[in-house]
Amino acid sequence: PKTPREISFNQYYRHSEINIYLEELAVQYPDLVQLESIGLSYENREMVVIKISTGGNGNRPAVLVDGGIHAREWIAPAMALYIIQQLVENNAANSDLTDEVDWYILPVLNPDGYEYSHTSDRMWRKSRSAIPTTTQVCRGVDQNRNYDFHWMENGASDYPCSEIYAGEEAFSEPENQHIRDFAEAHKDQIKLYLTFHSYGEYLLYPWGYTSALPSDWQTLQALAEEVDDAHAAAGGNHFSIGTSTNVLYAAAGGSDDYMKGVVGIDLSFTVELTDTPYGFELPASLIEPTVTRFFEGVRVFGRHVKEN
Ligand code: ING
Ligand code: ZN
Repeated sequence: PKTPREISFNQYYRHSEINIYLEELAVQYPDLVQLESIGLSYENREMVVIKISTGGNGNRPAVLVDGGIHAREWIAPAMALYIIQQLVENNAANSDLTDEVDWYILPVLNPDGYEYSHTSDRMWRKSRSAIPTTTQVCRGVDQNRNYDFHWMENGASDYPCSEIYAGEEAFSEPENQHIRDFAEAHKDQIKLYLTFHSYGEYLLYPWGYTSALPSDWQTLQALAEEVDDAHAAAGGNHFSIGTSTNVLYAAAGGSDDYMKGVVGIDLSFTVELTDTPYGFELPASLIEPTVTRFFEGVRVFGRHVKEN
């Protein structure tokens, strides 16, 4: 079999390159990797979830990871790719994370927007859908306001030109429908959900729709603190930890709220990675330190799932 292309963490990859890398891993590591196409984006890009599993016939606890729900947050797909690379190509050093836990990773949840941010508008955030029945000039929905849990109740807009436009209805976006269906299909297995964003160094947990705390907030808080300690021990900055509403801002229709509140994945986190002081435009030279440090936090999440 041919060797998978070298992936490096000193450059950002296009969506098609990411998919090719996943396909090559599946060829090279058939006992560890399976791919599942979960559907097409609005502009017909294939959305591929990589399953990393050493066995167990789907009966092991699992972690679901996504990145790239917001187009311009390029470090998020890079983080997802680094987790994939470490768990697959460097499995010998990370076998404790895969011997009892399965991983489902979708590196780019908004492939159309991600590509648009490469080709046309570096600061694009939303999807690229257009409302078919109108002549509305503004395109795209904020996919992190489009989930059907207290949709549009808080911190979201019904104005299509807004950066936080929640969509014509909940789950208007095909990309959101696909990850919803995937999570539902595997909900008995998935114990922890992680969604990567940038920037600002926050470890957020539900709820985003209300300032009220979930009943198990202390579990979420303690786990996030442990993750933060591991990240700091690796040389990273300390993150702000708490619910989205209380430490950042209120926003309903987000993925972490939906995964916890509807799918029933108790441990659900939004990670706002380090981009300081560059904002969204983290130079490629800083990808590697950013992802390697936060991988130490990912280990803590994985170990928690394994031990609980
Ligand atoms: N931040 C998130 C956003 O969607 C967030 C913050 C996360 C709000 C989870 C609510 C729930 O606005 C970025 N950078 O996108
Ligand atoms: Zn974001």
